[in-house]
Amino acid sequence: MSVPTKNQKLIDWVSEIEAMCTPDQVVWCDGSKEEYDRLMNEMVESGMAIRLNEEKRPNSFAFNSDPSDVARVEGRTYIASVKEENAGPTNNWIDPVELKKTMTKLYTGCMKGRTLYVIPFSMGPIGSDIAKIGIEITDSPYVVVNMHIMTRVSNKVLEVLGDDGDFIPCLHSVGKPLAEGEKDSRWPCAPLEDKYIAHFPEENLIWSYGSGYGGNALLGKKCLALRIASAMAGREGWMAEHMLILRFTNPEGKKYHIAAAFPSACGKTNLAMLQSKVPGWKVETIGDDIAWMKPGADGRLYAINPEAGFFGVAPGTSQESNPMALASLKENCIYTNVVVTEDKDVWWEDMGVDCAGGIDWKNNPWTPESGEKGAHPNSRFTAPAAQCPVICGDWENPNGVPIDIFVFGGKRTTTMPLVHEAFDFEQGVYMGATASSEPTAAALDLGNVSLRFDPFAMTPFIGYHAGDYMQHWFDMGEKLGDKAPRCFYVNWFRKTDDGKWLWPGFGDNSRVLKWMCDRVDGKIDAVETPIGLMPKKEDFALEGLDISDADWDELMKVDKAAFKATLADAEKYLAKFGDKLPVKITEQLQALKSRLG
Ligand code: O2Y
Ligand code: MN
Repeated sequence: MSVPTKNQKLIDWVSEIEAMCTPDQVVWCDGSKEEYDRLMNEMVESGMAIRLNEEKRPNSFAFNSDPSDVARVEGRTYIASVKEENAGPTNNWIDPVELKKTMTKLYTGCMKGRTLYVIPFSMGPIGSDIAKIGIEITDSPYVVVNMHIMTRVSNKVLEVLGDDGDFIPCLHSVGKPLAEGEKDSRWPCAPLEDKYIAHFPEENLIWSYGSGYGGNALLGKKCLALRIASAMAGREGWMAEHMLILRFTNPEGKKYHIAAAFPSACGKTNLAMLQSKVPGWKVETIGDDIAWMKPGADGRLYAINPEAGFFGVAPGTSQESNPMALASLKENCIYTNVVVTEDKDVWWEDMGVDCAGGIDWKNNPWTPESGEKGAHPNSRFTAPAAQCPVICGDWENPNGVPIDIFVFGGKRTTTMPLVHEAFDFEQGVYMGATASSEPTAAALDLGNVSLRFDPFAMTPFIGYHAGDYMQHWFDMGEKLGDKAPRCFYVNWFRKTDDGKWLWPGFGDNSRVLKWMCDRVDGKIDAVETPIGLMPKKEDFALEGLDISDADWDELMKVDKAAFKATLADAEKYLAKFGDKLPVKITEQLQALKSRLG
């Protein structure tokens, strides 16, 4: 096959990896439909993929992973910075020289019996000055087809790269060489102790070995667009965040752009595609997981979604929770670890429809009576973002959209009110830095009763020291000045003492977004409390919702004693950043303490 580039750095890198991994052949991917169809046909033929019912799920396929390879492996994810102190307390650190030695041994001969695919991809619209070019080398055809959907794979990327352009090298292998005549397994991968998801932030380099699943293998997503990009953004003065981006438009046509950071299982994809309950207001989706943001010529912060698809959690996605996500799945999708029904449709728990049975994610016959889940709780759909019925016309605008509002949040059944606004950007940074959720039942069993802090929902994705990352947020605030987005903190998950939800969530969250927009416009004032600015009930769009005054008061209550306990947990958590903890975080913490009295 001829090499479709004259970029010497790229040609040399591919030759070097070919010599190390010794694949049977090298294929340069072009992102075409022909390539996608050919690889899918080959995987159906080999038994790795199941072609779904053409009438119900046109051009869609299902895969089942190895039961040991079902999610990101944080324990095997490394930041290999030259100095340990630059990885910080939220990352696993290994010396890069040692790690390269270990991984080179694993990579040597690892693609024997396989094809090495070279995937040129763009994170962000090709040619946008916020976009970045990556090249993934992989021996997994499953990765190639997923990258087709999740990123922009195309020969145009090589054109933009030119003869001397720069790219982020992303090396991936499933870590399962084939001996002469050996039959491949349905989902090849390596045992946990040989899995490595490695990042070399000073070199903008990613090496992943041993897993074929999601964030471990589709290297454009968490590895490039968050871990490597956050380190680049910190050095270069922009932001790479674990945030959805949406446009909220009022009845007069005024557009507000909102970027929101929530930890997993807090409904990020649902909010990104929300169906507004506020008459005349509508939501359009720009991204559901990652935002890259850069100050524009006018001094405002402009955001792009670097991805081209959704890699969403299937269980719980239903007509009720997220009709727009379901509609995005109408064709051209990939499903991983769901139930494949007898008529070759897909099903998962809490899909809101009945299922007579089929083949479960472990490839066994399954019925609802089996007593086990049919779909893995982390089963996924891969869907082209362009298929979302509420995708925003500007989702591929190379200049991005100007962000008006940042929203942070976590999952608290007590204490944290439905919404409060920061007094200023610096307090907003403190809110993001101390975003927290209640521990899961499993953690409670371990006797760990304190809160789980997840700064900016970025804990597993900050590619450098989290203290420096927090400082970067303050620096961006200073650079943006009075053009910085307004900051809010939300908690959709408050419960009554007898365990009932106080807030309906889902589409009704649009009411909270409207209050934020009215605040940004200066249309309404707010109640000043020790924790921030809070809504008056009469200013909130509650039409059609039966919220009693007592429930409203409970939703908005600021329980000073409970907040002081949260503050003590926060202080303990922040202590682990040592002298890298920004002074401004300490100042905010002290100010909050004194306001709480
Ligand atoms: O388990 C995986 O590999 C996927 S993780 C993921 C996928 C899409 C969006 N967000 C996430 C996440 O872990 O934040
Ligand atoms: Mn995510």
